[in-house]
Amino acid sequence: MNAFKPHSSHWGAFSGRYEDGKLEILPHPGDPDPSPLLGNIPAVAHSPARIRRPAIRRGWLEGKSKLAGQRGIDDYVEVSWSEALDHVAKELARIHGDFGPTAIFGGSYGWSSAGRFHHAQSQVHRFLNVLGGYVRSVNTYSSGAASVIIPHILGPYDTFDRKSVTWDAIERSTGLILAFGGMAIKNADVHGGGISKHVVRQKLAGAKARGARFISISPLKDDFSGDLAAEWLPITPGTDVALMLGIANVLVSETLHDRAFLESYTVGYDRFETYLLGRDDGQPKNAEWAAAICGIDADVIRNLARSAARARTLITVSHSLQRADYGEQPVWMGIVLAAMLGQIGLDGSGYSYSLGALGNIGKSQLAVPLPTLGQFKNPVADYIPVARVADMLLNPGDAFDYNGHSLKYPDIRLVYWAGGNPFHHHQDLNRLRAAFRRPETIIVHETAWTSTARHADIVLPATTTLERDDIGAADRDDLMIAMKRLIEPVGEARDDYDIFSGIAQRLGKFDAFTENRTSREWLAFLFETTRTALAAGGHDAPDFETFWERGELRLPVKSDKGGPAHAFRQDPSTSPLQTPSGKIEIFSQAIADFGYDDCRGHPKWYPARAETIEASLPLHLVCNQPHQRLHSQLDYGDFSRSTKIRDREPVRINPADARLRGISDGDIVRLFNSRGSCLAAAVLSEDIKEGVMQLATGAWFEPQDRADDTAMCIHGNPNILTRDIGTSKLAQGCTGQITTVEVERFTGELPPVRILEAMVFE
Ligand SMILES: Nc1nc2c(c(=O)[nH]1)N[C@H]1C(S)=C(S)[C@@H](COP(=O)(O)OP(=O)(O)OC[C@H]3O[C@@H](n4cnc5c(=O)[nH]c(N)nc54)[C@H](O)[C@@H]3O)O[C@H]1N2
Ligand SMILES: Nc1nc2c(c(=O)[nH]1)N[C@H]1C(S)=C(S)[C@@H](COP(=O)(O)OP(=O)(O)OC[C@H]3O[C@@H](n4cnc5c(=O)[nH]c(N)nc54)[C@H](O)[C@@H]3O)O[C@H]1N2
Ligand SMILES: [Mo]
Repeated sequence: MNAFKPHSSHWGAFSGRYEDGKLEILPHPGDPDPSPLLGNIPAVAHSPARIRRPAIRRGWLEGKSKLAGQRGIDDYVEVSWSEALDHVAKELARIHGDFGPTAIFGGSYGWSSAGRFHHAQSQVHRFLNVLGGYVRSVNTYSSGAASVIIPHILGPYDTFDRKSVTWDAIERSTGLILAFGGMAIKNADVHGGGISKHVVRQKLAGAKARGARFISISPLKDDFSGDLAAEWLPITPGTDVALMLGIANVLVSETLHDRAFLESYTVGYDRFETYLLGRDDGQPKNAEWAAAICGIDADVIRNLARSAARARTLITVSHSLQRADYGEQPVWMGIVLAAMLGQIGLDGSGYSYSLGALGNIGKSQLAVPLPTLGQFKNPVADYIPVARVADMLLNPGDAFDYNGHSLKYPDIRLVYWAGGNPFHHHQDLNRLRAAFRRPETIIVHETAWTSTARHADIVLPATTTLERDDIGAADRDDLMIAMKRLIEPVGEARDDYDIFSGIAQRLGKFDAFTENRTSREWLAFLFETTRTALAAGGHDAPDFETFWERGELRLPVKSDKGGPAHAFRQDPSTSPLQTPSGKIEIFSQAIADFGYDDCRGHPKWYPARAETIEASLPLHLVCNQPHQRLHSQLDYGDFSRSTKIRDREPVRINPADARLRGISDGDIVRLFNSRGSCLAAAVLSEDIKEGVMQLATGAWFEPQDRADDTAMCIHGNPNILTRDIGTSKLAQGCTGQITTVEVERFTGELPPVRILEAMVFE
């Protein structure tokens, strides 16, 4: 009998045993609330969707034209590893020689898998740097707008706003949580790199038992865990800034705002107040004005303001709010509202951006550094904000604005992707297909035949974590896991490290890339960083072999002293913010000086752009994170599949909207707008605001006809419908969270979904 061995994933630590061709998974015994996503893992060992051998797109292999136009249409030819790696090495050398490293895009965005050494992004960046560099991407799809605006307002991203409010403080002290975008428990299932304890439900229940009140502002009722009985204020998507302004206006008109706090800790409030009261444009942003935009009653807005001023209030703003047109504004306005309430820096109150969106935010910081693979320096200066990838491929040489800079899109000839799925994560997939036809060569390492793999020229089969040893650890998680190999590599799959080593060898860079260490030697080498710090701090500091034998290691955390917000509140002169004024910038001169028409010097209400929210299309579509998987990962897993209806992704619709269109529960429906269309299965639910539908991201994109660039996705990927445009000239973040659509019953013959099955080699 095989023993259970420790392992880890972005959605939880676990142990696994492979026996008689079956993988058994047990959640970590120390996890009080393990994630159901663990149910997707066993299929990794046997899914027909796994890539088993290297493959090359026929048109690329035959070299007729560069035949880029056939990308996404052509079939594939399986080849040996040595042939595949020869092609990759030759092509990299050719592009380097002819065009230099600025013609290579290695932005390669994506979550890949847990594990500190075999982390695909670190591997691909290290490899491309060894070759001489690449065009990179900056920021994330998660938080593109917030990560650019917050440094102007509060100082460096993730140093102030997400480190000042802990779950312990919430359990202890918070009176009211005003959660813009909710705080969906399904999102806290996940944390990049791993999560050994899911605590959010338990901590919120503790606060509730003490008498805390939760108000969830969201188009979906279940954006706050149902059993915690949050009060639900259904809001029209994309209108939170209007609601926040309405609340702020009530605070001023009823003198409930904290003028002493604004005076001591902020700059520019007066200029903002001029706008808030409508002294500049004649339009006071009062409760009635807000109600007409956001769909929440003026009386409710007034009561919200009064409750917030009376209670020990915490304002949270979810990632989702800023993944939309002008997404910088709700993040900024949430901070201003919290500043007006004057509770920033008090225990469990003030402001916390994206608390609950990832399971480890709100936990204590680690007191030791984690093992991290060095990536070397990238000598190439060119970069793009990550979600501008299609713009870059389609418009080389064009100028664009970004955070005070005027930049140009580089001319990309080769795209290298490992550990991400742009045909999951990017918007307007028909446009992305066109963009992916532009480069001369696209190389992808994947574990499975995702739609991205099916739009590449050279596809190299990568192992999953189950097939290799690694160190599992993540920020704010106090358990390091010896992730032990549970199964043999599927087919001929190789670790990303081994793939890159093989290419590096062909290019004479083997020593530089590998530093002559085997994978196992790397693990021991990287572990040493943490071990040294543990020893220096007087903590339990086993050597690598002892750690490996034990299977896990408890890491020390820093004590929670209220974080930087508390220190700032104590004394803003000795603990200033790292902003130009040292204070919270309600008005930012730096941003005002950029002169952007879509992000001015203080937060403002901007209605969404007409092409994003089309007036002729009656229904908002919320394209949020799936509860049944992480993004597109393991969509072939049992848990993800169990939620599909007739193999389609479920789309939720309010019964009133369904009735109007003759749609019944379980019907296959077609969603469409000016950009594209997809099939999905209707689920009628009162938990969704009337006028809104919800289709989670992550169903693998499958066009009905590969050769048709306007083809419907028959599986239910919402990114065929979303718009590909930046949040604003400031951040150029992803805006994929909301769009508008019409929906109808699908009465045609239902095409079978094949994307989760084996690749067919013709
Ligand atoms: N419309 C809309 N779109 C969105 C969002 C939204 O809210 N709405 N959310 C956005 C957000 S927040 C994010 S973070 C992105 C997520 O987008 P991604 O991070 O691109 O999504 P994943 O599905 O996690 O893709 C990871 C891929 O890496 C592969 N992989 C896993 N492990 C390994 C490995 O070891 N080696 C290699 N080579 N490959 C591996 C997996 O098979 C998978 O295909 O999506 C964004 N897209
Ligand atoms: N299970 C699971 N958990 C995940 C992920 C996953 O793929 N699966 N992905 C992880 C990642 S990478 C990230 S970045 C985070 C993302 O964290 P978020 O971006 O916050 O997560 P979402 O689920 O996209 O959005 C949260 C909720 O916001 C609501 N919402 C949408 N638009 C609006 C609006 O205009 N106003 C208001 N008030 N509410 C709105 C939606 O109903 C939605 O359910 O989640 C992480 N957690
Ligand atoms: Mo994300």
